[in-house]
Amino acid sequence: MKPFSFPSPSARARRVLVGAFLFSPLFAGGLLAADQVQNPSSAERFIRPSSELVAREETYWKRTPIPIPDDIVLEASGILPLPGKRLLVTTRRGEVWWIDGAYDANPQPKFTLFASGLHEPLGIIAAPKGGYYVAQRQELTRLVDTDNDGRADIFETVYKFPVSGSYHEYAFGPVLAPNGNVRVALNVAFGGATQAPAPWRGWMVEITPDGQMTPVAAGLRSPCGFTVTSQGDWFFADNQGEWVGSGRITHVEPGDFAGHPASLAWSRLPGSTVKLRPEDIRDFEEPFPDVAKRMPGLKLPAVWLPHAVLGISNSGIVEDTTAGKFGPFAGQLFIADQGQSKINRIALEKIKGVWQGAVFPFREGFNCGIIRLTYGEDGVMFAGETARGWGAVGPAQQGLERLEWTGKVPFEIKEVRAQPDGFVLTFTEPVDPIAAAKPENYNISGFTYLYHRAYGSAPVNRVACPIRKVVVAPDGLSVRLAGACLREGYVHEIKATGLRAAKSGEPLLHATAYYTLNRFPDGNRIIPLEPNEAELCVAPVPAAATVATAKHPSRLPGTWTNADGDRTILLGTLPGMKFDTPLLTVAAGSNVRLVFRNSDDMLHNFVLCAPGRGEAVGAAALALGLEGPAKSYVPESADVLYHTALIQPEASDTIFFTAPTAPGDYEFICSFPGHAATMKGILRVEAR
Ligand SMILES: [Cu+2]
Repeated sequence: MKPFSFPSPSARARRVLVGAFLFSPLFAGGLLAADQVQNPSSAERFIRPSSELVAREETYWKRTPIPIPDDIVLEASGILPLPGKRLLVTTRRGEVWWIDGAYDANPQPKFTLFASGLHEPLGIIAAPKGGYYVAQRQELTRLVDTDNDGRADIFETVYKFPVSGSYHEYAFGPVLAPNGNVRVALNVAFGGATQAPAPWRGWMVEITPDGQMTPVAAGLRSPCGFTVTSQGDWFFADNQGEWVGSGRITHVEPGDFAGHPASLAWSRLPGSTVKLRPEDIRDFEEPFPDVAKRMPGLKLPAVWLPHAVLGISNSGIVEDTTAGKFGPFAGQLFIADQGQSKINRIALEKIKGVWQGAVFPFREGFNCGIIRLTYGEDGVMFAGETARGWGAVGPAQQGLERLEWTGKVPFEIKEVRAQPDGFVLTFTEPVDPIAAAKPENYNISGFTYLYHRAYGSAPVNRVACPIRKVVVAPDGLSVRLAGACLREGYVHEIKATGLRAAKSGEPLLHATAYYTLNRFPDGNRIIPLEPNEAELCVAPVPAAATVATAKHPSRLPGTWTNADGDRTILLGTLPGMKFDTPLLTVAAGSNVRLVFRNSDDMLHNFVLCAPGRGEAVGAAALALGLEGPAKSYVPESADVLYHTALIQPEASDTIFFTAPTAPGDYEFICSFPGHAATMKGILRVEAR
């Protein structure tokens, strides 16, 4: 964590954003007891997955936690399946374990130590020339067991990564390239004057077996997951943070710049293929696609993952190469999420040379935050888990789980394909044609994210896309939707809530997709362009959550004779989603100046609630979904008395309010999704 500092309120402090860092903000301890939730709502799903949905998902993909001996902290960070149903698993604690028996019906696996003493390895692959590559923070290492006793005896340094010592300088990978080299993705540092204090931070680099390094692409922030597909295309996942409006996956080609400018500090070094320079990037405060349109070299993400809706800290990516053994999604990508302990699914397509596609929810309810996904034998998926540092949904702090397809096919949107005037949705089984033909059973809206220095972005320029025509295919396996207001570069939320499977009558297992439309394809329109589309499709200017209001009283009231009020309270944040002072005391009816300062590395706010209503306000904030960021995650509710804006790391906000006249314990919370369970306190109002 950064040293404590107390910056004065600034313009930066007033920005409103939503965010999470690296594999991110967390849901640590964010579980409500079942009896505390009377009516399961969409809000609850962010805290504790809907047991009804998880039970439905479990019918199709069965989850099996792998028991871990009490004396091993697995924090599985890399998983290599090997012949004979063995696994070789790296841990964030620096060990590598053989695991035998992880495929058994009721696993009681045997753990055997292969190597130890490594520095936070976050992946492992077989080396073509023998042994195994692991990426430690400071180097790519080849581990070899020369005497075949099951224990590594050679630790060969293949290539050293420059590091400055920031806790945020993770090295992700390695991933084997089709040419026999390996690639590693280097996380940027956090805080400080530069986030790339050492060369090649924020880059993906390729390393030959004899240790020659070639920088491939720049602009990565926190690339916890990346992969090369069976077609040879590289994609990396990035986490929301400064310059990164929301989670996303980006296609990587040599010379690409994905958006985080810290890495450009090294773009002049020999070997760099990236032409952009630090001075090319300023704090644009414009939609990312607008900047990308005029800046060659700035790569559009292939798919955006809306923050707090489809994860908060995306991580491992794996292509379904099981040829149907894992279900009906062969060739698609699965992407894990650490904070929300779930897996999403991505179906890509390439239009006019540009990758784009849809992301869908897939499976939640895991025991812990997932950072790695790997396929073992027989189409079995393994998930490596850790909650340390950021917390995660679920009861465990670390783990390894197995996921298998049961052979049943769920009714799902299989993929979404762009059209010149809309989308085609395909399904895993025929849809009931009557329900599918009704435009009111669909809802489409578009939005994007800002490209700026600040941490995360609210969805911006959001407009509804009116649906003008629906055509159901004769075989019921697809539906074409045509509408207005679709925009290139924008994310399109597609809801298909009213559909039923023709045969079973089942609703869709997951009825929402988010399609990133980088390019319209050529082809025939089935509706004409709207003559007034320009007027129809202008987003209303949203009310800024930062302006002073009755409940966000950020201006000194004219009636106060003392600018400090009767009492000034300095309230700060602590790592692990906590306020630094859980109990504040004020006199009833007194004037309070509250200075909320955020020295943590994620976004927080302060929301003062009516007595006993903190949890309800937290749940209502979660239910805001895409609307949340623009409202600083403060719901409209009589239970909210006063609040600050959502505050960036190392910034602050000051509010001026008069304490309630009724004595009592008033709860205050941070209402950012998932924080309220631990980030709360009491404002005790005492009688004068
Ligand atoms: Cu918070």
